[in-house]
Amino acid sequence: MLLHRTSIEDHNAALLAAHQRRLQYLRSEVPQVDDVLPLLTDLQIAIPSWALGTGGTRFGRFSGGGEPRSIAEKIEDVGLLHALNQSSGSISLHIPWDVPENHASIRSLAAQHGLRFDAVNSNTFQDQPGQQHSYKFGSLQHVDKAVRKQAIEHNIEVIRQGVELGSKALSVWLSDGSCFPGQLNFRKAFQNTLESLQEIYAALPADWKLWLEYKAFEPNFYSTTVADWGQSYLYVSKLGPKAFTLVDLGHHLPNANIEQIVSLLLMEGRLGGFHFNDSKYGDDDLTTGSIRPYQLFLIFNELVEGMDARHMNHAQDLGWMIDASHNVKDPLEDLLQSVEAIKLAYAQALIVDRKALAAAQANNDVVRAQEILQAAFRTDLRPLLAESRLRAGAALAPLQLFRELNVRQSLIKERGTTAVATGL
Ligand code: AOS
Ligand code: ZN
Ligand code: ZN
Ligand code: ZN
Repeated sequence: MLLHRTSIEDHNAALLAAHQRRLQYLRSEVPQVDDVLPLLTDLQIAIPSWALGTGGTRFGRFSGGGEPRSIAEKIEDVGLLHALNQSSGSISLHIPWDVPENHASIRSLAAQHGLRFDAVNSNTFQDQPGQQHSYKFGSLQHVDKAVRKQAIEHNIEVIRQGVELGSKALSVWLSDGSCFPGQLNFRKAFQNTLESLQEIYAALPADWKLWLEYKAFEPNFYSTTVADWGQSYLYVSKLGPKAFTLVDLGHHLPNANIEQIVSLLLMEGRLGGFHFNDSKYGDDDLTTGSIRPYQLFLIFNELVEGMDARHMNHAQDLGWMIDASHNVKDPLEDLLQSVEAIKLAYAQALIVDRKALAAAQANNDVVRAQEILQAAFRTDLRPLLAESRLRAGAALAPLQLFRELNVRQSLIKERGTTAVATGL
């Protein structure tokens, strides 16, 4: 299904007067609000191919219908999101869940939708049909060199695929670890993993990055070989300047101070990027900003401060990606909500009065510091986001337009209701 320009124009025309009223009020309250607009427009959030279908849990999966059946249809779905919000300008593929066969035609289809290919993801947490060695006891950490070699070769193949598509990063998440005490020699597992990563790193093109994601638990429930940011940091600092830590918001032990982790990784030049989502209990993969929006804002507050301190380009120097799974929501609606939440937190962080905050910190004025942060967090910047969309040619209210146009019903008509297997 293609979204017609006129649909967006008609929708915007109908909402314009109310939008301008709200924006005018915001401008009177927050004078610097217009300075933030170009930065907001520039920030693009990558959509993972595996989040376009219904996820489910190990207890069941309730398919929603109209899900993409091929890479081409996945690109079309992200194209739809991007047409609606002009903020989802790239797609992240997962190999071999996605098998790009004709790279040239996939590239040109993506270009037609104004999309590029974000990081490519490898998969050594599942056995694939016809695979020689099993990953039951790990991949890059495995006690058997032949298994490690197979996993290394897979990662190198993913890099090759990514090069064909124009990706610039390899994203590695390992399920490697152990389920019971005594199962694993931690030191050997670390060293095997490091050696394996070194071989993969050696295959990276000069302008590529390697992102190493950490996760405290699941599917292994006693130890994980890249379990936390310290361990990921240890690996990437041993690998070299093209290796970075990737922070998935759902991968921490309860109540971890993620904003502090982000701040320090950024300070050390080792923050690669994000998998945005939200969680209450574990790796819940819920809609970003649906449970702890204040935490999301605090993370962006550290990001803006830290990136500016290092003179980084906000839009280009880090990987901004969603990693989500949907049990009960329409995946596309959920992704629109997540992108909105991420950009809202970013906008709020951009309007923090940094000078005043620095002064409050220097004076140990704890109350004032809190007031400054919360003043930004509690300012309703939704009209600003809408304005940035309007200027970019997107919809003032993407979710509303998605429903008005019956997008899901059209997709079901086009593709049917058959369930499509997706990942985690
Ligand atoms: C797994 O928990 C990690 O978050 C991965 O980043 C991701 O979910 C996986 O690669 C796709 O299922
Ligand atoms: Zn993730
Ligand atoms: Zn995860
Ligand atoms: Zn997750």
